[in-house]
Amino acid sequence: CTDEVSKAKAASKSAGQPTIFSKILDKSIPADIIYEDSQCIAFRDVTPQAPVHFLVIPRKPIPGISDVTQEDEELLGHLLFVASQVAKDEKLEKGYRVVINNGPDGSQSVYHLHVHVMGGRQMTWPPG
Ligand code: DGP
Repeated sequence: CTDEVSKAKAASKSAGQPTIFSKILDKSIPADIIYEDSQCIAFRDVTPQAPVHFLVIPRKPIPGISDVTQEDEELLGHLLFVASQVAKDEKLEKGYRVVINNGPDGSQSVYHLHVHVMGGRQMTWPPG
């Protein structure tokens, strides 16, 4: 919706600053964490867009997918692997959607790279 888009545009101005996800990572604010390892964590999205909606984020504070370098190649693969494993744990056997929003046009609102995994309902295409 338009509100989400304007929020995302405003957020892009804070790119490069610590985000709310740094606080989830250092546990200074609570989150429903469903998986963690040395490189990443997965937790439930606070505004779920589907019956199951979780985020996989690297511990490394990369602002977005457009900011990765070659040294992040393995980490990117790991984030998708973890997304698939947690989706299994969440019993999304009928399928799910994996999304990475990037920058203002992508309606990114938190500038700490995150992989959305949404499932538990029929998704439609094209997305808004
Ligand atoms: P994006 O638009 O791709 O930047 O999505 C950011 C997502 O992060 C959005 O779906 C809502 C979620 N989110 C924002 N703040 C918090 C928070 O404090 N806790 C949790 N669990 N999720 C959050």
